[in-house]
Amino acid sequence: EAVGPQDYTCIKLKVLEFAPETQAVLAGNKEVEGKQIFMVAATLRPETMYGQTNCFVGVDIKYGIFKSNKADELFLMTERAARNMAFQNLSPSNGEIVKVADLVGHQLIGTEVKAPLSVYPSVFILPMDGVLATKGTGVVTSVPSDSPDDYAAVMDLKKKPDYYKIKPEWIASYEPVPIINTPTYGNLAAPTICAQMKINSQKDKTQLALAKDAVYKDGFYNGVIIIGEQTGKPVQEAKPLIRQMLIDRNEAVPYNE
Ligand code: A2H
Repeated sequence: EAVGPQDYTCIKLKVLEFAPETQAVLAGNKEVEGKQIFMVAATLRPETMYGQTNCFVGVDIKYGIFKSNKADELFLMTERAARNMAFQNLSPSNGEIVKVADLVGHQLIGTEVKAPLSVYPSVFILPMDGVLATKGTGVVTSVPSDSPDDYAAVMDLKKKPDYYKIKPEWIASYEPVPIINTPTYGNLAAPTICAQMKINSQKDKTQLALAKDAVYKDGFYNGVIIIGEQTGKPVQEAKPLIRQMLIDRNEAVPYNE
């Protein structure tokens, strides 16, 4: 758990097609007609966005669709995040929160989105057990190459699609993408450390916490970017540059909490 304020980058994943359950909820809703809707995911690792293979929500978490600071763009996230954003110039006016729809996480499973920078043209919204309603936006974009938590959750989904109520094709062919090379864990740090530590599931929480720390530190201090515009640069140098590029392209917004 973070103790101090966190500088997140909120990645805007544009909805291409909502899952049928969400479409049913939104049918006839005039406020969403003709608007672009974004799933907004808070990350500390903007430099890894090339490797997004899916995006996670919590199935029991309550989400809303909110007006943003742009007339034609709506943000899908928790109300808690909308409240924070309203005081960071990300809502119609300072302190103003306008919710246009209510949703529950399970209704979003199978929604297809465009994830900025990802090598995959589109990815799907999938369930993860550990998504906290009390952190970030309640939407967690998934980078299984560099996040042990994401890798473990993706492995569970691939092994047990029926149990998680997903279609296998929403994740089956989305392999982890090499983004960062490090001396200790090579170019697929999360799969490597999960194999070394014999982590088999997102339920292995103690092991995952250790793996997350090890991979995060190694990536940040020793990692080199091996994909995209900043290829060859150390992670510490590339991170702010990739973050700024995403912001300049209107594919991300800075967010603190
Ligand atoms: B990170 P901190 Cl590649 N519930 O993004 C659970 N986890 C959440 C969350 C929520 N509501 N909101 C954000 N997160 C995740 C990328 C990533 C992240 C990589 C590697 C490590 C990593 C892709 N997922 O985080 O408690 C998000 O996952 C390890 C620290 O505020 C976010 O960054 O420190 C991170 O946790 C924020 O965690």
